[in-house]
Amino acid sequence: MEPNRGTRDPRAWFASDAPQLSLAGQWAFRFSERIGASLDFVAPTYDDTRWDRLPVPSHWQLHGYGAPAYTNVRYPFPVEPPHVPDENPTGDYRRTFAVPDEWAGLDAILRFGGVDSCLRAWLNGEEIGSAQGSRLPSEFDVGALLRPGAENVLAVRVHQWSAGSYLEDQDMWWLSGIFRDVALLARPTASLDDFFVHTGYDHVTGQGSLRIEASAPARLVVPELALDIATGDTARIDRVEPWSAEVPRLYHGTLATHGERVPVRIGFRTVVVENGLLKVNGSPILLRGVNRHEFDTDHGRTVSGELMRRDVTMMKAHNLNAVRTSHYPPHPHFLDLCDELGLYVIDECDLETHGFERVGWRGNPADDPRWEDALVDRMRRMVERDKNHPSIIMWSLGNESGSGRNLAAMAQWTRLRDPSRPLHYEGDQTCANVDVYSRMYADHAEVEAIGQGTEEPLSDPALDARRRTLPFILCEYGHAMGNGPGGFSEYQELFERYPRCQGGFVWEWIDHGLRQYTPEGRPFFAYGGDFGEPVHDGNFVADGLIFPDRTASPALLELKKVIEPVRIRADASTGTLLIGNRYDFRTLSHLAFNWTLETEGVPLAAGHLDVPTVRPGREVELPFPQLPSRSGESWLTVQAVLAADTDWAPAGHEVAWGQIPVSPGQPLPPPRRHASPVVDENGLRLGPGAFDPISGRLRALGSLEVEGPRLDVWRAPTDNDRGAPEDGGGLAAQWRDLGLHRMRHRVIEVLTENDAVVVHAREAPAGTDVGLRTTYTWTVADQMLVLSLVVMPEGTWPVPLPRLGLRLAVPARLGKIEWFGRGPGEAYPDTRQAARVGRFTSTVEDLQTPYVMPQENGNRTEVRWAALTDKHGHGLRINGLACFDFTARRWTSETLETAQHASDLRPSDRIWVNLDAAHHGIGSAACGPGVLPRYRLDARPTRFAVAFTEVDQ
Ligand code: IPT
Repeated sequence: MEPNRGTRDPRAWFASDAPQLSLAGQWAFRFSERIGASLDFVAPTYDDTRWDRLPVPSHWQLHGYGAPAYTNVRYPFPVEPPHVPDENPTGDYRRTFAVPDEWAGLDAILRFGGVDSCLRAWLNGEEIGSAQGSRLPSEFDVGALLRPGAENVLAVRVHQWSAGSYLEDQDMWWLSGIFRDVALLARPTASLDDFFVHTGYDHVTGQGSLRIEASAPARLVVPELALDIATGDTARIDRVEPWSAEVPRLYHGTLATHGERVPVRIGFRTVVVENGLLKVNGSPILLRGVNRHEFDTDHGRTVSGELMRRDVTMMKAHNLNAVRTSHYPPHPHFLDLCDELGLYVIDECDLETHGFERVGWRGNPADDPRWEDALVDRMRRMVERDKNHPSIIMWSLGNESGSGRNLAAMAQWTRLRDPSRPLHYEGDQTCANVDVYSRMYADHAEVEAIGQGTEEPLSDPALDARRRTLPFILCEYGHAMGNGPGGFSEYQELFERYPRCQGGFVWEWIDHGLRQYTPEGRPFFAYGGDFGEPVHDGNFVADGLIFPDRTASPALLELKKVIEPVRIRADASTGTLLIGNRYDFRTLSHLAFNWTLETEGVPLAAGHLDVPTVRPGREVELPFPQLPSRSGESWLTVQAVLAADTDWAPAGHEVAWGQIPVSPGQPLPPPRRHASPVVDENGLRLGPGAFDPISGRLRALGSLEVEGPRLDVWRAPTDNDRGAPEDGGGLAAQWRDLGLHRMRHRVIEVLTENDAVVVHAREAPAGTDVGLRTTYTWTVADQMLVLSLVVMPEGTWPVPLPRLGLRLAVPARLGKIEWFGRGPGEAYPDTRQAARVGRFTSTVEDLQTPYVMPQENGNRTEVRWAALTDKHGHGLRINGLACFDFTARRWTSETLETAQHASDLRPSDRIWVNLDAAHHGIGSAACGPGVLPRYRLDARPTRFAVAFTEVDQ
């Protein structure tokens, strides 16, 4: 349980002009499956020429040694703390390096940025110490051992498992090795060991305060502020510009001793919890946050600076303003980027003991005094390393570690060391040690109760009374696994309605799918179980807003829209536009407002809006722009875009938008020509439609072969349909149990009437008496073949339907898609905020959303019409008599359901099209609440009509 031996006291991580040497590169590497390999390699004379070579930093499992393994809560080893099995994969590392002559006589520090899970190191044959704490730095004094001008030999032994592993049960891949940089830092005489920048901002006077506490006398110079102060002095600066995530103003200074010069970035800001609210610079803030694990699909938790920047840039571009570093301190460069580009950070300690839950929390290190040093050590190493980042507004003690005295000790140490930041920890609902009330996955009703202050009381009245005075955040919500989550906008409404609810952090940023290749070389993203792990949690590791390749999932686009900092709407009663500012600090002067008028999705006019100053939290009213006359369904789209380039997006980047219907669509004109059914030796025909006379199914439309539409209620269950692992399969299991995935069809009769073909049928699952009575009425109106479907449920339906509509198949060549409706992306009843009304083009391939685990996806909603055509423009057009939901794919829902990875899906010889009257919502039941009642699709009498036309464009 002893966390480390021989390490230096934790301190700030900073840049400097003192010499340093990166030890990244190819190291000699020897892998053993278990403990017991000889320690002979630590001798400088040892010959490692026969060893393999492994890059540092990296994880050895991603270079063919051992294998990645994924578990969420369970420890993949027996729970007998602090012991671990002898099957303990071990990596021995060696490298030689030269140190410049100028280093002679200097102190030097060997710094490991992150080693999973423990290390023991020898320099030039001498043992220098050992350390645990995978995502925390470990530093050793090595000046006396270095041989400037000669060859130096560093030998390191790393074990996959250690006592520290009990503290690192985060929901992620178990990946080992030296995965962050290793560096040698020369420490000239009179250099700085550590310093702490204390800043404040007084929002009443506009004054900033600055004081530097340092390990050695030093001066701080900030030219922009004409400031030159000694350590220990407090400077007060009038009219500074404060730092916030919205305007991340940094002042650049230099901290200098006789021995070195250190660049310091100063952000003036004050964070307090006051009157039950979390405030930055005097204003309550609304956290639009996300949980971020460090992840790269090819390199695991070894993440390049470029990818870190991409993450922060993408977060900013999607209107996020906060990140929780779940569940360990990230590489410090990520925090530099948060300072620079503007994100509020909850910096979380490298601590999770979740697996003890499965043994009734017996032996939980959070409450066993023998582990106190190890836990406090982790907190110290995080706080000391990261204390100078203005972006960090809260410290978090860790995640899912139950409750106990060692958490209290961590909190106590932190309060003394840094009283300037509130503390967070969700795992102990008494909130005894923290300053904010935090929950994960609370449903909307509970959040509302907390917002109203009517939450369930704690059993201890004193603690309960205290908790009622705390601001509330959801440290995790909106589980972004697979398709979904649904319900973002309803959470956002609560955050905006109740001051106590200060927002939350979506779970999570990225799918941790590891890129792999099938034997034929097709790429796919692997999840738990794909590496033969005996104990694993499947695709629960793929629950991010971005895919493993860092492309945005529909959920990220949905979230961007829901949390947009500008609300654009119309007041129908006064005929005005309303522009609301939902920033906490800034006006809208950095934005330009454009409008476009579209009829049937075709642009008709466009212009620019002059928006006066709107203060945060306020709304202004503007007259509508002058619109030209038009006929046909028309929408006015108003966009707020960046007026100038920023560090995270170029000018013109869309921040927010609103759409206002300005003219309704016209109903289809009454048909001029009807047709009567014809029955002859060729079968049954009605206008352009050819039918099978026995089943009544459409076989062709003009020259187009079709497999005619039939009722369909099935969708390939989403992760949210399948529910949480402990839910026994969730709603999807109930659907299958009822047999909705294997409906049986019975044609009752096929009638030819004067101007119609009418098919009466019943569709139902085997083994039950519930069913759906259907009437398909086919008529002709001009060249359109119109299908009107009436569905009448029979019996008592115990579950909602997955979907309700029609499925048909068309020739594979009709792969070009155009539609007028909501788009461009996928949308379901409770995930449709980001979809705007317009005319869109795509291909069947591009309509698919590549969820890591294949499942229902790609639905386009509120479609007025859609056309599927071949490359010559020949094909099928579908007009809805009312709006419909539309999907098209090259495989059936059944094939989609059986696929385990996207690479399993191969095009069939047809395109399968679903035209739905409705879909069941998506919800967040994979972890969290299910579908809200208003998005349930109950079996009820339904009427639905579409018209088919063969087109040649
Ligand atoms: C919660 C964890 O904090 C998080 O790490 C992740 O595992 C998430 O669940 C699900 O993906 S804990 C859960 C028991 C609510």
